Amino acid sequence: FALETSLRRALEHEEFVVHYQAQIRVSDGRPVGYEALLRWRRNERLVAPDVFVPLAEETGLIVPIGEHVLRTACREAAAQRSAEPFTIAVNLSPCQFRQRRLVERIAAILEETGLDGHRLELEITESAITASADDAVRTLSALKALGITLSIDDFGIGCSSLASLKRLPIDKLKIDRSFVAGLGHARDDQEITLAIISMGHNLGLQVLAEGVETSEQLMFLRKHGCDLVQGFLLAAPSPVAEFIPSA
Ligand code: G
Ligand code: G
Ligand code: MN
Ligand code: NA
Repeated sequence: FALETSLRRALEHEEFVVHYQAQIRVSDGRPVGYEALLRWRRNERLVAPDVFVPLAEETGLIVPIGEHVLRTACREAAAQRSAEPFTIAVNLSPCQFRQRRLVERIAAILEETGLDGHRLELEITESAITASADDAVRTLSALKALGITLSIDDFGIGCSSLASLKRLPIDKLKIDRSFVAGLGHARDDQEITLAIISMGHNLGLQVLAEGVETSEQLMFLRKHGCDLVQGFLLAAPSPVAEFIPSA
């Protein structure tokens, strides 16, 4: 399969690069974290992950690719010299999440890069945790013990039960951007967003809205107490050199 071969070669030739998108605190407009987003630099062009991540998942190649993203993100965040340390959020695919010895591998990467676990955040999707809730609780608890922040990505479009949410030691919900898109005009998206913010806060979780593209969406989120926002309105994903204050 041609794409699979290209993916293997891309890994060997270090064609995978990591871009970063700011996560902004609504109360003061400051960036408090950055999400690491994988890109494939292929013949001078950047290929978006939705083109190749599904195949990388199927073939298991997402495990070494994901580890590359994690190591790069931790290394680049550890090199930061600014006064206010930011967190770095890395996406974990379901396949990585179920990997045996995941916790040991992550601990080793923190050790190797010198990044404090409190500065790392892992984003998992609902589909990663529905398979076996007991295993998920064990894995997540071990990650928390390393100081890592845990968030549920694309929240609201998966099929996690609210009961499993209660049992999992997570810190943050990321409202899926399909709901954010309707803020300001679509009644149902607004009601779902309000419900997620309110439920998240009642469970003691932080709530981040992703895919914020308009000031109307931002105003709605600010008015209703959403903690953090991420999206093209605030900042597009960019290569590391463009955002890390180095002095
Ligand atoms: O960056 P972009 O919007 O093109 O990302 C598209 C999808 O790819 C998103 O669902 C995002 O979560 C996913 N993605 C981006 N980077 C990574 C990564 O490093 N690992 C995994 N598993 N998924 C990623
Ligand atoms: O699923 P995940 O949240 O990890 O996906 C993040 C993806 O969303 C990234 O690929 C990023 O490029 C993309 N993205 C970031 N901001 C926006 C935005 O404001 N609008 C849209 N449509 N996509 C965005
Ligand atoms: Mn994400
Ligand atoms: Na998302």
